[in-house]
Amino acid sequence: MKALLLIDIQNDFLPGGSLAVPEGDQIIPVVNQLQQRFDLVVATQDWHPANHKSFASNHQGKKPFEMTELLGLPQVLWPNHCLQGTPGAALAPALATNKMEAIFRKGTNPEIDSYSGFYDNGRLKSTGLADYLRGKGVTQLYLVGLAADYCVYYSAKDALSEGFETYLIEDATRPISPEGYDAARADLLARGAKIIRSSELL
Ligand code: VGL
Ligand code: ZN
Repeated sequence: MKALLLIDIQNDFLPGGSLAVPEGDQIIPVVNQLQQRFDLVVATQDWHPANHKSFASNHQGKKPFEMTELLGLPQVLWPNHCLQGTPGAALAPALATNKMEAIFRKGTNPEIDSYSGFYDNGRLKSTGLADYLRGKGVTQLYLVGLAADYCVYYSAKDALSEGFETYLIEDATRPISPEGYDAARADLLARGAKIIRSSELL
């Protein structure tokens, strides 16, 4: 059984959003076509409280994209984004939702960031996504969404460590930084992920 996992396709990650991923909007038509080829589609949603410590605005004297530490882990400080209940946190309006069975929210603990759809960055807490997928009989997981070098990358690493046969659909994702994505891509290949194009499925 295969499933398609849509990572953080939210307004704040699209051009015009507060943490815009270049060309992030261009994945949406591809993702919508892909959804039609899957019996199970699941999404994640970055969902931060206003006091989230990944926001530079919550650290005196720090600016977005500077580094700090959270619970002993290196942490990029981000512009405010995906604030719970705001339009920026909403799924992109152009994204089809009719095939989506469930949405897993993450990033709600203000003390730690949560790039992966499976666990926070410190692996303190599971979102329940892996057990949900296993309960549906999923063995092959296809990932798309934003951003390729952060939440998609971390989700793919956890998908591999949870034992899923893991595919990244490369033309249905975009990175914040091209260099960051080059490193993420190489690491995912080394860990056994398969990197494919949507044309192999459509
Ligand atoms: C993301 C940075 C901060 C992502 C989320 O969805 O890739 N990146 N929060
Ligand atoms: Zn975030």
